[in-house]
Amino acid sequence: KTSDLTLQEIIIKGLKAEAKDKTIELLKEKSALKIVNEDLIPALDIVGNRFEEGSVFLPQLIISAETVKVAFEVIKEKIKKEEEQISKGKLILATVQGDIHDIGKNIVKVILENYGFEVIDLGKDVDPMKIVEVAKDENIKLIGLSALMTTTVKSMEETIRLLRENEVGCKVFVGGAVLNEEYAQMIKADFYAKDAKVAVEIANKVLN
Ligand code: B1M
Repeated sequence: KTSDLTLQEIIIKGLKAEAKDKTIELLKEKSALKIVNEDLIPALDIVGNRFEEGSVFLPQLIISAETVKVAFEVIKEKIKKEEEQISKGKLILATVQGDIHDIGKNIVKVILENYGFEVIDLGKDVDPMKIVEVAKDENIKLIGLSALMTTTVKSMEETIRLLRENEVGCKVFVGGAVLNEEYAQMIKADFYAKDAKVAVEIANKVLN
């Protein structure tokens, strides 16, 4: 029998085994993307707010993040089972230098792949020059950057500046909880993606 707790409660408590079972159960009644938006993200928002208030500490934040990863592994497996597609184009994804938050980026990656795009995932805390090099070597036309902290939006700006300075002829879209349309324009990104779905729309527009 699966836990009587909701998936959100399970994540907040950091119960990994329960998270796996509950996600399998939820996938029978709603889509992967709905689980991400209605369960995983709200649970992390609650933990994040408690962390900011000081009622939850870093180890608990880490355990909740790990629990989300367990749930997301189940979701990823389910998505993967759906049909293989011909590549609609290739793009780079990276979480910018100084930032280790990669849950959002990883979700965006899986959704883009599910829509048929080939993703070169450079990971988290990525040196901007590494992005420049790979973009040039692979003749990339679109790059997606993620940042979750006010401090690392600066490094996102720097990455975009270096891409332009090195004449990497590609479009850049940015995402992450600290950003908005206005900020994205300020740091000279071409597009702002508020979530994975918008990322797919941008990829369709630029690569097709
Ligand atoms: Co940290 N953390 N964290 N954290 N953490 C935040 C971001 C924070 C807001 C919490 C808070 O205080 N309320 C705060 C930042 C404050 C600020 O600058 N404004 C914070 C802090 C301070 C820190 C540390 C510094 C804590 C410390 O060590 N004292 C440290 C950072 C270290 C570093 O990066 N150098 C830290 C560490 C961690 C953990 C390791 C414990 C863990 C991350 C685990 C991991 O990612 N592997 C963690 C977590 C989990 C969070 C919160 C709770 C949740 C983030 C998350 O994964 N959300 C977060 C608070 C919050 O956001 N509520 C917080 C779920 C995810 C699916 O959403 O990433 O927004 P998100 O992605 C969305 C959209 O934004 C968008 O699509 C996704 C799906 O809809 N999106 C994109 C994101 N990237 C995109 C890219 C795109 C397109 C769309 O295209 C390229």
